[in-house]
Amino acid sequence: MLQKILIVILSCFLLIGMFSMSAYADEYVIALVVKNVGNPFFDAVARGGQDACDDLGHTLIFQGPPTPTVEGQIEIIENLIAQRVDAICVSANDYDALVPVMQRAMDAGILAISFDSGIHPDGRLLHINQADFELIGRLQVQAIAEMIDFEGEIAVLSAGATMTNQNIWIEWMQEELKEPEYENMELVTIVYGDDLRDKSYNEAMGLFKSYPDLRGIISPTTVGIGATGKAITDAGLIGQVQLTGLGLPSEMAEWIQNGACQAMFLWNPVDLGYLTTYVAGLLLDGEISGAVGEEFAAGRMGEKVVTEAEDGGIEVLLGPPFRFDASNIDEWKDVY
Ligand code: RAM
Repeated sequence: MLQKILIVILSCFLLIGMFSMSAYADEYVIALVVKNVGNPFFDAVARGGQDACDDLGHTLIFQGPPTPTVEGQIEIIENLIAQRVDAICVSANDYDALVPVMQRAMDAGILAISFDSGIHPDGRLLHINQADFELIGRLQVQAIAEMIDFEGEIAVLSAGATMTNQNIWIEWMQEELKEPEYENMELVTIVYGDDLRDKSYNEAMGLFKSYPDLRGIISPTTVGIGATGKAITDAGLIGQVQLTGLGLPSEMAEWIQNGACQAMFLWNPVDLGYLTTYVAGLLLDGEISGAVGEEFAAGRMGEKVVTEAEDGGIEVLLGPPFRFDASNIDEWKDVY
């Protein structure tokens, strides 16, 4: 009798073992490579990536160089190729310079995706776009114009000079500024804080010195806008220099509450990480092929569709951006 019970128990263990082995065989390793680590925006992206991996049963690797350099990203991607991960999803520090290494990844059978800050279609299968580029660019000009009554000098404080997403948004800002309602406004300069807190803060302080009549700053980077909010506050310029751009509610709550920034915009970075990782998982599982027009269910993000991207490649769009101001910042500051 005891022998029979033992055999039954042993067979159960064997069966469980077989099932968990087969589950493991289906498990893919998806790497998110970000512009740099230490940026809370990308920490939020990683949270979403982990959620998607939990939903699909895959494994997430989250990496980025200590500072936002293309060399640092190339080194990381080379190591990921050597480790034979299944997918590499990169938010690029340069549109062109990552193409060769991402092509090497594809040659090694690795799925290549860009998200947030894209790379040239030659180096990717598809791009996950956070929000309509044109809308994001135009919205920020419209917001600063209202804050300064459509009159005076404005400046842009960007991230890195080669970063794809910021450069496209700035191009759309310049387009918007050509409209007649902005004829009394002048974009005096574009400076780069390289998505480093201290450098961005110093660039903002430099703007106050170089342009004493400056009335507004647009900062299309969560690092830059946070640093500029602090700089405006420290320099005693609240009300004199207005601020808008793309900010993380958790980092901007203080500067919205003290009046340094009346309003700013962003999409949900947790959702961006989730969608990117989920799409990678679906492509690896063979659930989608990535053909233009293909519609699919993206887990908790609902229905999504593969479309043509502005640069001739293909993309999946997350959705519209949100506006944050004193009326809603408290609701969002603990979310991301
Ligand atoms: C910074 C990064 C990121 C960008 C946001 C708005 O965190 O530059 O790429 O999407 O700002």
